[in-house]
Amino acid sequence: MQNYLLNRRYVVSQLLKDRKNSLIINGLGGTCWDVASLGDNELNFYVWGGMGNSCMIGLGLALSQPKRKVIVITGDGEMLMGIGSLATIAVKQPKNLSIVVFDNELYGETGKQKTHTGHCADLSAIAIGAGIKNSSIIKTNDQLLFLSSNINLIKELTFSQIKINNEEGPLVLPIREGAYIKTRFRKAVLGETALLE
Ligand SMILES: Cc1ncc(C[n+]2csc(CCOP(=O)(O)OP(=O)(O)O)c2C)c(N)n1
Ligand SMILES: [Mg+2]
Repeated sequence: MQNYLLNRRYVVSQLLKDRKNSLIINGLGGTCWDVASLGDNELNFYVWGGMGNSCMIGLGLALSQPKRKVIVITGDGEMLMGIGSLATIAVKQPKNLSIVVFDNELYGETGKQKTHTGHCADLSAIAIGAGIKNSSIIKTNDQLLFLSSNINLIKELTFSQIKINNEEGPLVLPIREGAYIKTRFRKAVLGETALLE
């Protein structure tokens, strides 16, 4: 059983403490509740149950909004399902995209089954192998604080795998209606004209 220092709710609160107008894409389940636990924000794109697509949503947004910072916060299970997306993201090298994986080595939401990262898969090594040079594993508070104080300033593609323990916070569910989430997000990013398209 893993016993890492960092707790997911502490990690998310540090990462987003100074988010400014960054666009936040979460993975499904745990990272969705983590982002929601900090309060609602129209620049959050809540992915409720889609698995394996958060990084590709982040890529599309980063390419179409090159002046905005895009942060994907997802789980190890979700990342493993969409692992091929790292190769495509590396080809495009969007400078405004940061991917952060909350790695509890578990499919937490569905009963805490052990994922591949609890065996031998090394996500940051896979990211480096895909071509994302700035990839790292974070295990300590100092490493986390270094990332969180820089994340809005970083001007290159980054991949951060944060090892977290399996403590969970209270369940905080965000708004749920997919069409509403999409329309509200588009309006927040593009302004009122988004509604005319
Ligand atoms: C295509 C698909 N397969 C399976 C699921 C069921 N499912 C929901 S959450 C989840 C586990 C997610 O694990 P992880 O991304 O590591 O998040 P954690 O809860 O551990 O933070 C699974 C398998 C799903 N929603 N979609
Ligand atoms: Mg997990």
